[in-house]
This record gives sequence, C-alpha cells and structure tokens, in this order.
Amino acid sequence: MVEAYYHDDNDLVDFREAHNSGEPVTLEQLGKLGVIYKFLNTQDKVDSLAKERNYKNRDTVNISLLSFKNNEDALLAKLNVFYKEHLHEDEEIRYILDGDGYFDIRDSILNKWIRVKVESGDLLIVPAGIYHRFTLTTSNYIKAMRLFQDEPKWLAINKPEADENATHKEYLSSLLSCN
Ligand code: KMT
Ligand code: NI
Repeated sequence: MVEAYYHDDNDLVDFREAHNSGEPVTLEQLGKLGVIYKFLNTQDKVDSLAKERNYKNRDTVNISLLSFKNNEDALLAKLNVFYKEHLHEDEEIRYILDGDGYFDIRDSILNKWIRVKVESGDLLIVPAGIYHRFTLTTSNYIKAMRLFQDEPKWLAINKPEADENATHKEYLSSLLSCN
C-alpha cells in the first residue's frame, strides 16, 4: 500500500530521507486535492488508462547515480531541480516501474507538504497547475514512465512566478468549488 503523510518540513535533513511527521494522509485527502492514486500491476492496465484519458505520449526516465555516470554532484544538481516547488500546465501521469521516490504534493488548503512514497506499480495522476516536487529516496534509484496527453512537455514552472499562472489559478478555484 502506498504511504502518504505530512512532511516534517525539517530542511536540515537530506531531502531523500523519509521526513515523516507521523501524521498520515489518506487517498481520499489526496483525491480532494485532485491527485488520483492507483496501483496498477500490469503495463496493459496503464495502457488502458492512458487510452481512456486520451494520453498520446510517454517516455521513460531512469534516475540513479549510474545514469549520471557515477557523478554524485550531477545527480544532486538534477535532484535539486526536481525538488524546487513547481507546476506543469497539463495533467500528467507518473507510473513507477522500478526503484522508489517521493512526490511531495502541496496541500494548498492547509499550506503543507504531503509526501507520497511511490514504488513499482504505483501510479499518480497529477492535475494541471498543482504545486509539487520530487526526490529519490536514499536508495537513489527510480525508473518511471511519464505519460503526457499531448507532446512530451517537461516544462516546470517554479514558485513564485507560477503563483500568477492561469492554470494554477484555475486549479485553486477548482479546489474551492468542491470543498
Ligand atoms: C516531476 O514532475 O517533477 C517529476 O515527475 C519528477 C521526475 S519523474 C519520476
Ligand atoms: Ni513536476
């Protein structure tokens, strides 16, 4: 079962550590923020979901020390980019093939980080305009499929500029209308 909890916000500790505040978060709470979690144990199931939601593109990323030719600084530089609070203008799916990682999802109602630990078979549908960030765990390895509705777009819009982003504002108003 996927693990989700509020982040302890202790920035003195490496972000790849668990940072578990001890306060769990349910899938229902994630759902209220527009984040859908599924466990899909076959690629076929992922393909059907992609078809249902009209996703036309995908790629696979491998993030590990090895993928950075054992250059720890290069890996860390990449992780620092992923760990910046950002959003994307399209809904995007992440499907974990191997290894593990943490997706931190901004709970914009309570203004807190929710940490979701993802492993092989976990799938997250991340709505357009939601603030999030990503890191590896201390295992330093993940293989994930990124699914895009249209062209593979990997553009991240960082906070604080993204506060003014139209997609972000739409996302926030969608939260208000269903809570
Ligand atoms: C994101 O949106 O920040 C990511 O998806 C990070 C890398 S995918 C495992
Ligand atoms: Ni992102």
